[in-house]
Amino acid sequence: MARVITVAGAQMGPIARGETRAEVVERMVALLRRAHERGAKLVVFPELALTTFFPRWYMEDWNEVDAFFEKEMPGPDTQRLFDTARDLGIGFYLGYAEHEHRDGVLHRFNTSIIVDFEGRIAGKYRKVHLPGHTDFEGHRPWQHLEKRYFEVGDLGFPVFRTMGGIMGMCLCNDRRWPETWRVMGMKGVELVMLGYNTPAANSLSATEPPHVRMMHNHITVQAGCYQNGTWAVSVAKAGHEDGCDLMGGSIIVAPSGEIVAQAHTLADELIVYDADLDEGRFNKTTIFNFAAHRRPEVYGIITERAGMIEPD
Ligand code: CDV
Repeated sequence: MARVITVAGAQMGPIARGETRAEVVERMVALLRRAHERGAKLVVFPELALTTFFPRWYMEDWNEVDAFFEKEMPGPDTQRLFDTARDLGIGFYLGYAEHEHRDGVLHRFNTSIIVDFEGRIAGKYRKVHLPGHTDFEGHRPWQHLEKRYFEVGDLGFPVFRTMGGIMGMCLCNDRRWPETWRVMGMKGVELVMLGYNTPAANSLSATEPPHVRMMHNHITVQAGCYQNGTWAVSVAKAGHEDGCDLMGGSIIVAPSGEIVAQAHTLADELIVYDADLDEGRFNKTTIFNFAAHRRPEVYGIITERAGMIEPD
């Protein structure tokens, strides 16, 4: 019997630095209501969905930095999002900057959560593959300081049995790494939710065309889905944000690797699809039957070290 869940990607247009959390949540609530009207049960929002993409600026004042972080989740502004989703019977994925106080030490993570139909946090993920750099780099037209503002995630790539499926998460740059997908694939993931903030141009290469960057955005998600027999909902924060152009191109991808829905604006936009979670079974039991075909005895190098070493 099919296990269909109607999923939605809630792409968001730019969020200006001056926009308040309450204003952003208002936009998200509108997207939730529209998703409900279109029959969606699960809505995916972008990475760092509550603010502008602040790692594009070098900041030395940590009070200024910390203003972009959530001290609690839900908090005073985000409670409305949780309440609306629960009232509509919708689950959601949300990316945000997280403050965690542990043993008297403040930790900062680039985080996402899955919230279930009852408004409970059913799962949390902290971004593992942080791109960019730690210090100001003058040769870049804009900065990408995720390595300055966030610690590497300490939760691995967990999956969660919730809302009728096995759900996984990652964030933006994670989607480019096959290890992200395979680790969740090894845990039987059926639907991966991910949000991203990806500049339309490459800050280190003036010649990389935007259409090639969009191709990279899509093929990494398509390959991850196909090679692990999973659905994915991959959602952008898009458009001209505080002087930087972010690509759109949010997609829903089937376990076959096909794109079944795609955003065509750079604004707040919903994409919706009826995803049969059983559809991944075929890949998982044939070409990508891991137990039958994987050869872990020759994969050791992947976990032994990070970097490439060329032969002499
Ligand atoms: N937010 C991101 O992780 N952005 C990266 C950019 C910097 C390459 C991405 O992979 O889209």
